[in-house]
Amino acid sequence: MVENVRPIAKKISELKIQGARNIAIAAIEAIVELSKVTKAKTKKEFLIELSEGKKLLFNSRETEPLMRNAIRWIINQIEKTGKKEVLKLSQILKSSADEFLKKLEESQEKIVNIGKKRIRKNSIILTHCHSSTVTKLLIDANKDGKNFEVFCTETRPVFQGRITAQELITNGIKTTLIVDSAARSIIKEIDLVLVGADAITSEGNVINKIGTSTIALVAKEARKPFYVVSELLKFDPATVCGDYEKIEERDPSEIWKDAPGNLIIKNPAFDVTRRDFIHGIICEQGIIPPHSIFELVRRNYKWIFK
Ligand code: RUB
Repeated sequence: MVENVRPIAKKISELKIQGARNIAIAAIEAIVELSKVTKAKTKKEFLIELSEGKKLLFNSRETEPLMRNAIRWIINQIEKTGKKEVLKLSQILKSSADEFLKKLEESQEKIVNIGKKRIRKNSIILTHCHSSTVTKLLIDANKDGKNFEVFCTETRPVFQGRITAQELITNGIKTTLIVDSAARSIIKEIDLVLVGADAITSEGNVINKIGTSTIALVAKEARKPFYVVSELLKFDPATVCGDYEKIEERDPSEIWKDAPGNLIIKNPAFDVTRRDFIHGIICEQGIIPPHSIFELVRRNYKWIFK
């Protein structure tokens, strides 16, 4: 039943579940939940329910191609099967979801193992927002005994940087929190910038939390390496056909709760970092130049373009 998806979609839109990867995983689980309690009697009805659930999830956050790619792939397994019985379809959906989640896990393992090698002894790393992929990389590198410290931005307006800082100190990593606007003055102390991604376009530009492109600019000026840590499946196939990645505009109250009524507040959640500011994308296929993303996605995930 589509009603089962609504609470998850709400949690995603309210940022109770945040970060591209966590959002995709939660959306997959919501679709599996829907299929378990479906009232559909036929394959057609089942697909209609799935499509309504999909719509709710896609509308919960606009700038999330990993979620869209995942849900589309899973629903496509139902569309293309010859099976008709709803119980069987629901089982296929569950096993497809498990398969997708396993591949996502494997991709993350590879990303972490590749990315860790970029951390040199005693280096200082700057990160922005909360990327579960970046924090996993840092925590794993720390477990391997690498000695480094991390600066993280607080990430206004909703302070995801505090989640990053909390996770890192819990794992025994020396961590310093800075305000977003301190990035330029702190960059001289930084050896490496690592950020996550919400979306990657066909041209290799990266969409991530607002403020990422400022950090990229600052890093370029200071000649510090700036890497994006991301699964290839954050690629948005719609950008190949000319569509711009939509940038979610969030509620102004996140910036100022009781702001004067006639004040205009703009609150874009993400910004675009052009590929020429990015040293490399650390993905499951290695560290790649951003402009090669289209070719790699085409080679590894052809189904994305269907
Ligand atoms: C989170 C954010 C993260 C990416 C990547 O923004 O910009 O860097 O989503 O995260 P928000 P991950 O808090 O608005 O969702 O590596 O976990 O996919």
